[in-house]
Amino acid sequence: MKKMKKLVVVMLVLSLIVAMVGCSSAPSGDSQGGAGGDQEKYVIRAGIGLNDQHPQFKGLEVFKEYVERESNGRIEVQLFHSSQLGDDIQMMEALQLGSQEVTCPSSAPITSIDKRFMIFDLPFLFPTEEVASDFVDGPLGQELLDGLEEHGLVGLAYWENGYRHLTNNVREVQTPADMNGLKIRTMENQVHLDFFRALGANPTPMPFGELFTAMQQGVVDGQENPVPTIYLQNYPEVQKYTTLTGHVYSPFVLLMSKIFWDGLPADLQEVVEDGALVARDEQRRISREYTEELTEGLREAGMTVTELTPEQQRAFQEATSSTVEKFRNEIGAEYVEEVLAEIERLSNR
Ligand code: TF8
Repeated sequence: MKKMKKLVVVMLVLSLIVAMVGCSSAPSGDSQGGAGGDQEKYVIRAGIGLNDQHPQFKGLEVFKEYVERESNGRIEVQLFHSSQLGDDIQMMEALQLGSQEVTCPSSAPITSIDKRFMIFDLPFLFPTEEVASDFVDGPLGQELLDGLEEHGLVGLAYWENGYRHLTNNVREVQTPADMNGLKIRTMENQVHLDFFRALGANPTPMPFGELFTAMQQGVVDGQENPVPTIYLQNYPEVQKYTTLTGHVYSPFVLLMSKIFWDGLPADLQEVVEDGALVARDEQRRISREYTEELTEGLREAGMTVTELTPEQQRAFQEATSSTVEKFRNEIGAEYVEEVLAEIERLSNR
């Protein structure tokens, strides 16, 4: 019931935004019913949950510049950050309804649409970022993107969020036992919940936009996100300890509303597709650069940053192997085998 109410409010707000945007940037009028529609102007509203300092936003800036230039101004891209248009799940719903054009959630909330995306939530799956990006850019990654079309979404590309690490405010975490009783915010995702339960923590799913305040007010003890997010969202202000667990690599997925996509002329679809890939490469470069620089930044900002030895990391892996077993069947054992074989192949190249 509460969820319904929330949805209604969100839809009202969205339709208001649509009305406002519609007034301020309506097509210039020269395209009325234009056969071929090649004079028509299009507006892409791209919204994300992170702030404008994050590599994801930098990627969107590259996308905007490319698309506006290559479309000769026929497409205007407007950028919204910090959950201004809603959280990941709300924005995906807006795309499905056609009331927003682009968003870029983590893969984790997409599991509510297609549970095969849960493969990205399996702990300790990808040995390196390179293997991860080769996997997502390869045939299995593409197959997942293609599957979104029947759900009203066009998957344009995978961008990088990076390996996720744990922060908390209670104690330095070095072993699974140190997790005992910690109240950890997770993404809204079954695999993550199970993973943290297996470690003896007390996981609480919550939209990203509510997280900072939740940590500030002590509603949760900690959270897990990649280094750029921990640093750039100012978590050192409210968190004392970072452990570089690297437990999950969950990519970003750049999504476009299928309704909007279907209304774009083919030449502009191509511009959008190319822009998503050009921006992807730059976004990954920035993300990796920031990850390196900002790990030290966390120390400078006063956090205790703990690196795990390979044995310590293995202890986390073993403590959570039940999660892999459980979701292997939930996702589809055969499919998971195929994924594991492909990762193995890419790792040994
Ligand atoms: C999370 C994710 C987020 C992203 C972003 C809001 O912890 O890592 O940072 O999904 O789009 O919720």
